[in-house]
Amino acid sequence: MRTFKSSISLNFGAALIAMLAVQGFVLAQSQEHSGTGETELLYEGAPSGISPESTKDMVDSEGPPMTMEEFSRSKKIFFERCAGCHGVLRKGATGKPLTTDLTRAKGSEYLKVFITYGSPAGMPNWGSSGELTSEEVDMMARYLQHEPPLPPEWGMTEMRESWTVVVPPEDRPSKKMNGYDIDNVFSVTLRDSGQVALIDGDSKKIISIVDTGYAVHISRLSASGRYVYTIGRDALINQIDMWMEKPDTVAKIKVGLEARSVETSKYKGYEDKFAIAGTYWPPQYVIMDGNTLEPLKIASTRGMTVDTQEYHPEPRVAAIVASHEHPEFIVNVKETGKVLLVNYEDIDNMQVTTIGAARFLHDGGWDSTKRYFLTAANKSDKIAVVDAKEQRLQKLIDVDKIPHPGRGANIMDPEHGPVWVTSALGNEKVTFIATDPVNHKDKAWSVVRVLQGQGGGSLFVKTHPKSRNLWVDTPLNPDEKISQSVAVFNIDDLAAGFEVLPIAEWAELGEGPKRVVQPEYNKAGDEVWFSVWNGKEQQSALVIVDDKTRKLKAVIKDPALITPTGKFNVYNTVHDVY
Ligand code: DHE
Repeated sequence: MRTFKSSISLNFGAALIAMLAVQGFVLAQSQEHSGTGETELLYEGAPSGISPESTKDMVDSEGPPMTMEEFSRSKKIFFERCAGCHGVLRKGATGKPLTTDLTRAKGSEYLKVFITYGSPAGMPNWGSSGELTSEEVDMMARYLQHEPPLPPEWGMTEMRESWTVVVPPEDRPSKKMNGYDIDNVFSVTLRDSGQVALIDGDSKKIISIVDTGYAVHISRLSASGRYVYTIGRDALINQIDMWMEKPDTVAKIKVGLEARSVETSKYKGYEDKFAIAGTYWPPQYVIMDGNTLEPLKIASTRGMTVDTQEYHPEPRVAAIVASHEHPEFIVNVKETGKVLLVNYEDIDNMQVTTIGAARFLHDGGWDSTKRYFLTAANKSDKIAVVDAKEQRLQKLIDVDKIPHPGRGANIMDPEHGPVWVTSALGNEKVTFIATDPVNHKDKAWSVVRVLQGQGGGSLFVKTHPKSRNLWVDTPLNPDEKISQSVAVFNIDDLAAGFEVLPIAEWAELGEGPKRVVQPEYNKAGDEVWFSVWNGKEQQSALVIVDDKTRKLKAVIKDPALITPTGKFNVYNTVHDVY
């Protein structure tokens, strides 16, 4: 994994800041936050799933001279390193907009300085860190003054062409053909091998390794727990049948060029009926037959932003959850800051309720009653609360820098009653939001407690209704001691602070970044599983901790476990237990 030197070189810093200020760039963050940029880059800077070759090139007469060969090299660099933060169409997200009206006004010399030295707001120092040569910096500065190449659209024709039913429903088993307790199986993302490992939670043995999309992102389950759906960053969905003797893919479809989210219908009467996937590119979502992945209805998310009400051509679909209150999917649209309630009762006359929240919506989860969906608007530093029953925005709550809840954690706070918890990428705070408008009306939807965790760079928190522990990971913290361990709080004595468990050390892996990421419980709620996420060529592991004693219970090591990250226990994922 790359590491970046401080965002701005010290001897050059003052002069550059003056120059940028003169030229009108707003340096949004002070030097004290420069570490945040590195953390965000680690997180958001993954290569785009879109192949640069698939895009249309447009070297136009307005931009500075460049050859087609230079354009094509620049495009590759942009898709691999810049698109995650600036967007494919460069309209800006975590990174600033880089549309030609802005870049041409700044000019090549200015852009070269910016690309070389970065900025305290988080832009990496691509040139001075040696990541890009000065010739590449010069080329990128010119490239940014040409219109962005347009990746192709992906409509019904492309989806249907990519759709394969490997085992038709009539040829699938009519009953479970294996002896596993499917409820306690974990689907584990093997990020860099483009696979998932299905692991039996009882024996801790690998059941099968299934090939999936590129850098597969998450797994979600059908309401019955029979089917696992995975989505790759390349927008390939695999539907895996857990009833087969050796669970394997029964259907596949590519729903776009780049994606992160997949979910299934869970409302009473619609169990296992529909699946939905959201894509980063093209900006859209598609509803599919839950049994075969046949694409049924595609809807675009292009439209106006919630605040300035300007058109955005690339509003990416982030988290999707299935409502328990109505036959609806709840779809987070990142760049427009809107939450869509997509009703799947009659998809030919599809009703969509649009809720204005805040930019840029990312991930989130349910409160303990599964009526309220709490979701991070990470660049606004807010948590949006959606009332799924009344189908409206309940509240926008201010929190500290870059909340990142995953699906969050629901606990009974000894003082404040039911709360939902998030940690953050940008600071060490663990924030508790009261979620009970009935018995704790005065506190509901406000921040009632903030704990100090180990540090920033946290991605996920986790607990279980049967546990008295709250786990907080910190995989993106720049300090190895922090990224390789986990903090655990006692819910009954939150003021006592946290205990640190050296998870990576317990795995005994040798060299590598060994980031400890995403706690996940087993079905019984008495074990917590952690991924020790090492480099692709290094050994990784899963570490299992006894929840009550907080002692090491097991380590799963296998050459096939390449870069494990997310883990999804079947029962907990079906029932939204967290
Ligand atoms: Fe994720 C969830 C997007 C980087 C591990 N990630 C999500 C979701 C989104 C998202 C939209 C919510 C899906 C849902 O609930 O429907 N993630 C992104 C990105 O855009 C980003 C920042 C950059 C990228 O290029 O992908 C990104 N994510 C990462 C990682 O680097 C992580 C740590 C390792 C990996 O596997 O890539 C990572 N993301 C996860 C995990 C979840 C997730 C484990 C599900 C958590 C859960 O408990 O539900």
